[in-house]
Order: sequence, then structure tokens, then C-alpha cells
Amino acid sequence: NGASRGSSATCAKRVLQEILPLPETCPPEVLGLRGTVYILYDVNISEGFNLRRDVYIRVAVFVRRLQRRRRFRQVRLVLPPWPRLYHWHSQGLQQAGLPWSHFFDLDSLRRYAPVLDYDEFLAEQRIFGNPGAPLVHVAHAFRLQHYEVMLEQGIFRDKFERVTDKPCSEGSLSGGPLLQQAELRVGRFHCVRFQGSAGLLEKLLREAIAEDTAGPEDADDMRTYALLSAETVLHDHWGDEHFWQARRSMRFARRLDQVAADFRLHALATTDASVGVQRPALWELERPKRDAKGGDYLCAHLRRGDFVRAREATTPTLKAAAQQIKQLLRAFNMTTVFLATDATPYELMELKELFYRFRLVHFAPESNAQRRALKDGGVAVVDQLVCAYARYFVGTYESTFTYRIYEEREILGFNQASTFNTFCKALGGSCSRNAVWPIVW
Ligand code: GFB
Repeated sequence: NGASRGSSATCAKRVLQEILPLPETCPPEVLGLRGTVYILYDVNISEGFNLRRDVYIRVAVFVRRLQRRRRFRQVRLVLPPWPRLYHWHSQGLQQAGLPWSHFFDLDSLRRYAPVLDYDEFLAEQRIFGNPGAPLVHVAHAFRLQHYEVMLEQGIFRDKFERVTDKPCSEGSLSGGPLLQQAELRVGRFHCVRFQGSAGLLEKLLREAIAEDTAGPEDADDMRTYALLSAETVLHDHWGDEHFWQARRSMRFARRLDQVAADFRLHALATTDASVGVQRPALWELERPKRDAKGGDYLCAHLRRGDFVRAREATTPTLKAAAQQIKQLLRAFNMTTVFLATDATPYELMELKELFYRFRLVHFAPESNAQRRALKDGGVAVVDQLVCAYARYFVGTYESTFTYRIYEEREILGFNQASTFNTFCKALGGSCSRNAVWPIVW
């Protein structure tokens, strides 16, 4: 099927590379990829890891649907290399241009949508195009922008238009090469005001394809398009079964899963069997359940960093957070809290002092080699995974890091009361809570 073509193409590509001497050019029909449309996308550099995961779902749901159209049977979604994100502070680690395989199980993603990691895309381009050519041609790149006025006579309408009344050029707007990848060369660069859900992108792409295609003989050419600032695009239907299928396919890389499982075993004495979570090997085989028990610990996701300043009104002080956690531990007759946090080492020391008589557990790589292997993003994923298996979870108001843990626990089958909990600014006060978006099967 379409979803597995990505991996068979990759496999065929490796065979070609390793066994056969490459001819000057290798026509796409050799691997049955005539007419392939590659879609590159990117997200504004200031957005964090967990919003980027949500943007992936918007685009993946769109591309999976797009595959049903004859013109897009061979569509491929190219996963943007992870730039060094603003929150990845550690020095001395190579944290720029990370592939998606560093964080996610690509085979699992591919069973939902036809995705390629960026290096796989480059390899396909080089085999099918000119093997010696250093540049990859992107026919059109679209930088999506919000409309200045969203409502028309009080109505929100899905629409887009190319910007012609203001200057728009690749250099002046992107501040660097497309997707930070020096080999990408754009044919035509457009700024597009865009308002609406991902489905509307089909029209945008069709218009571009029509502009490029002189006649029927062109229709089978391979072409690449880029969508920049893809966070502008909304979900077609947020939170429906398609959203959740894409979300369930987004399993973490096995290496990261293993590090989290080892840590849970050694530091928290829990296994999948003891917490009542037996996840099938394939996400497609998961079934609704609500009986996960969770390990004998509470997990708290305590967002610090920029939240302390930018969201002062809703972010608790360390003391107020510790009071709330201790109250919950007493209420559930537990003694151990696993703390997931981006707190500084100094804040962590302060927190440890606030937890005398209780056990505070925190994950840190056990060696420099492990730190180099996981990198900051991998450590954060381990934190999320350990929280996903806790008996009870409490997270930070309006943090997408917290929201992704809620989702993971919904998939694993916890009851909602143990999951959708939010820190208040202070103990005992009434406060805003995060939204509850239960899983749909
Ligand atoms: O993931 P993220 O977008 O969540 O960004 P928010 C927060 C980043 O901080 C994570 C680190 O991706 C991690 O790198 N981080 C946060 C953590 N919590 C933890 C933790 O418990 N453990 C570890 N190891 N790392 C967004 C920001 O943050 O909130 C935006 O990305 C903006 O810049 C927005 O500020 C309001 O949704 O929490």
C-alpha cells in the first residue's frame, strides 16, 4: 500500500547504492516513482518540540488523505531535520539537523503516512536526478502567513491568497537557506496569506502543479514543493479518529523507549506488566481500554524556564508546586514522585530540600556517552515516557509538553481522572485547568 512504499523505495535505493554501479542518471520509473510529489515542510524556528509534533499530525493527516487522489498517488512527506531548538541548552552536543529517526519510530509513522527522513529524500533525489549534482530543486516554496484580519463580517472563512502587495523573497524572509539545508534551491518563492485547515493545501498545490505542467508529457515528472511556517495550518478535524490514528502512529524510537523502560525498572521498580500496560507491537492493533494501573509513583511535569517569566500568573513557585505534589502523594498514599522538569540544577536542589520524608526521583543520563547519545531532546522524551506510566499525573497549565503526556496516557489506557490534572498557581486556590481531550477510537 501507499504507506509502505516509502520504505520499499528506501530499501531498493540501498540495494542500488550498495550493489549496482549507478548510471549517470537513474530514471524514476526504475523504482516506480514516476510522478512523485515530495512535500517538504518547516515550522517557525521559535516553536518548541511538542508543538512541532502537533504540526506533524496536521500535515500527516492531510498527506494520507491526499494519497487517495490520482495526481497524488505517489506523494511523499519529507520530515524536516530538527534544527537546534531554543530549549536545548546543553553545550558540547551536536544538536542541529537531527533526523526524525533520532526521536521516532519511522516504520511506525510510515504505516500511517508516506514519510521520508530528510536524508532518505536526498538519497532518492540523487539517484533519480543527477547523482553528481550538489543542489536539489524545489519547484515552489510557499511561506504561509496569517491574514491581518481574520473575520469577514464576523465569519471565519477558510481561504488563501498569494501576497502581491508586499515584497516577498526567500532571502529577506527566511534568514537562511530553506529548512537550513544548503543544497535546496527554490525555483519560485511565494508568500501566501493562509487561513484554514490542512485540506485547503491541496488547492494551493494543484495551482502550483498546473503552473509547472506544460502538457500531459510533464505530468509524470517528479516535483518538490515546500510549505514554510506550516504551524499556520489548522487541523482538518482536531481530535477525531484520524488525529488519534496519526498520534498513535507517532511512537518514540525504540532506543528511547528502552532507556525509559530501564530507568522505570531500576529507579521506580516498575515493568509494563506490573503497571498493567501491554502495548501491542503495532499501533494498529491497539484497542480502547481504561484499566492501566501505573507504577507506584506520581509524576509531576513542572515547567520552568521561560514559563516562570512569561507565564508568571499561572506558574507555581517551587514551594507552591512542592506543596501541591505532597498533598497529592498523601491523598493517594504514595511516597515517590518522579519529577519531569526543565528546572535549573539550582532549582532542582531547592526542590529536593522541599521533599524531605518523600522520595523525589529525577532522570539524568547515567554517563556522558548516554548524554551524547540522547541529547537534550532525547532526555525530554524519556521524561515524557516515564510520566506516561505513572499511577497519577499532574502537569503544567498550557504546556504542550504536558499535553503530549496526556495523549500518551490516553493511548495507554489510564482513566481520565489520573491524567488530566494541572498545577495551580498556589495550593488551595481555584485556578484554570488544562482542557480535557479524550482519545477517540
Ligand atoms: O516542548 P515545548 O514546546 O513545550 O518546549 P511547552 C519546552 C521544551 O523545554 C521541551 C524542555 O521540548 C524540552 O526541551 N522541557 C520542558 C523539558 N519540560 C521539560 C521536562 O520536564 N524535562 C525535560 N528534560 N525537558 C512552549 C515553548 O513550551 O510554550 C514556546 O516551546 C512557548 O517557546 C510556549 O514558550 C508558550 O509548550 O511547555
